[in-house]
Amino acid sequence: MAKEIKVLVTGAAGQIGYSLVFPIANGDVFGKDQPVHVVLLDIPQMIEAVKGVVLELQDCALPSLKNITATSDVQEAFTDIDYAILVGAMPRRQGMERKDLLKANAKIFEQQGKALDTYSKKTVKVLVVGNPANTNCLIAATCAPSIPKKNFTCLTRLDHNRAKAQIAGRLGITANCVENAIIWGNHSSTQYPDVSHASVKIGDKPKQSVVEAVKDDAWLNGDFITTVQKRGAAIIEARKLSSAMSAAKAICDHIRDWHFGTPAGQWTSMGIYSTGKFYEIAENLIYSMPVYIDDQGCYKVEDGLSISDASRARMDATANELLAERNDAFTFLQG
Ligand code: NAX
Repeated sequence: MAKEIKVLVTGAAGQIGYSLVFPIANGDVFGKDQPVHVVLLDIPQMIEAVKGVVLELQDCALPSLKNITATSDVQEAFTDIDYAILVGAMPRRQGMERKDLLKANAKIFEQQGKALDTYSKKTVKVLVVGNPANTNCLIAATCAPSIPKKNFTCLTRLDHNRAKAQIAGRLGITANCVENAIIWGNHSSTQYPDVSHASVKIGDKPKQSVVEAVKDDAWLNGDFITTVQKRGAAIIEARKLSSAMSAAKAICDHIRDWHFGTPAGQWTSMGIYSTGKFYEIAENLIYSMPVYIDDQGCYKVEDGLSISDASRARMDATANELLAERNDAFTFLQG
């Protein structure tokens, strides 16, 4: 039997954590024959609730679940892990300014970056979900200098999936018929959902571009973009809770692709460390881009896409927001 994979989920008592641990333990991410050791971290006040999640996981009687650890101890949680899925974060409370949220979470991701650096394998792959995800990810990467920057990513797969679903709904097809959407930039309302390079397969027809199939540029450049950008807020408005089921599904998609690779000819969107070499995006930001992933789990940016003036403006706007977030976050950390 394969050696077990040790996967940390932080914020395990939260609503995403509850939807996420089952598919991981069930082999839906790393394969049915791959034993997993699931490590669940939350703050001390939530540890009883995490213990309840453990009881339920045990009761699922899953063949690929080898071991479970529930802890509020950061050292225990981060030791020797292969994957870190950092979901736990301070939620935005009523009356809280965006800057207060950034400040509270900067401290959490500074501590967790240091823990990754000190206790985790140097090959650990890190996915940051807790918001503001891109900037939290940059903080963790900065605080873990012994781990390659390419091992740090943030979640924009939920936005990517939302973009595919919007196109599929418009064309009356299923989302798996839509390929090569892109989310550029920040996981925030400035993100740029771009389907100008995307294609669709409708029934027996040859593959065609989304632009050709939809035949409505006004919608593609207008309501399509704003619907994806504001989807998180629409879910909170309707559910009075933020997205959890779809977030957990997107986390599984992200990690599965990072582990096994993307399907031939298809890229996905991930927030990755910008080296300054791609699409004129500044260095030292976590910026979502189209990436191919090989079967060894190494990603490569699709760097040959033509960028229109309209796309350029949107890509720069979201980069500028990330630069401002970076500035604020590191000012707090130094203060
Ligand atoms: P919940 O408030 O339900 O759960 C968060 C959990 O994190 C709580 O159990 C809390 O005790 C724990 N926590 C807080 N500080 C911690 C720390 N220092 N160490 C470990 N655990 C800690 O939030 P949930 O709905 O699960 O969302 C979690 C995060 O994901 C939020 O920041 C949310 O904004 C973010 N999201 C990010 C998305 C993305 O696409 N990047 C989409 C979904 C989601 O909105």
